[in-house]
Amino acid sequence: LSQKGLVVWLFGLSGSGKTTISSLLQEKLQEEGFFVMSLDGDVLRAGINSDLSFTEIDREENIRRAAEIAKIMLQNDIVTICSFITPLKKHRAQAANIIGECYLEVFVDCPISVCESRDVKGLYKKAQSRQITNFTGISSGFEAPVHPQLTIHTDIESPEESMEKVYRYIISFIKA
Ligand code: GGZ
Repeated sequence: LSQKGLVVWLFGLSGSGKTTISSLLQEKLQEEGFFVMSLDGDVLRAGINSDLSFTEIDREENIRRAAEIAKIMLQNDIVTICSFITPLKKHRAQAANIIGECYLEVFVDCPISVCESRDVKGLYKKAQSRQITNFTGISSGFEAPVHPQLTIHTDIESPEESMEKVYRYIISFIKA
């Protein structure tokens, strides 16, 4: 299988399902013979980016580092799935600029009310009671894209359906 590198950038609110879709997609791509690497906001922030907070400027730096890592992976012909909130247009533009033409962007769309009701980690509750500051969607902004390349709707699609949509999009990109 001859394959070139590719960066799939999943963005959306905390609790929108980025990590879930990323795991399913990684599994699927690996079954199909791709070399896949996954970069997740949570994981990077626990290690390489542990010096960064959630201010706008630190999010920018978080995304810059992630995009630079993804770019190196790209140069090594690896498919990299990035899962970061990437809240602002300028954050997405930054990632796109660093990575270049092999950058695919996927909006993981889910109403904040659904993310809040899932509240897997109890972060929304803490954000509401101001125990966490700068929380995306509560006390920090999220700019929904106007013309997203691809949108998945995790509130109405099953994780498998959403993953399949992204997978088909990747394949159509590779074949084009
Ligand atoms: C947003 C926060 C915050 C604040 C902690 N705002 O759902 P999670 O828990 O597992 O994923 C979120 C993760 C977001 O990190 P990113 O690197 O993806 O963000 S960004 O792209 O904006 O740099 C959430 C957790 O960190 N978390 N505090 N204040 N999310």
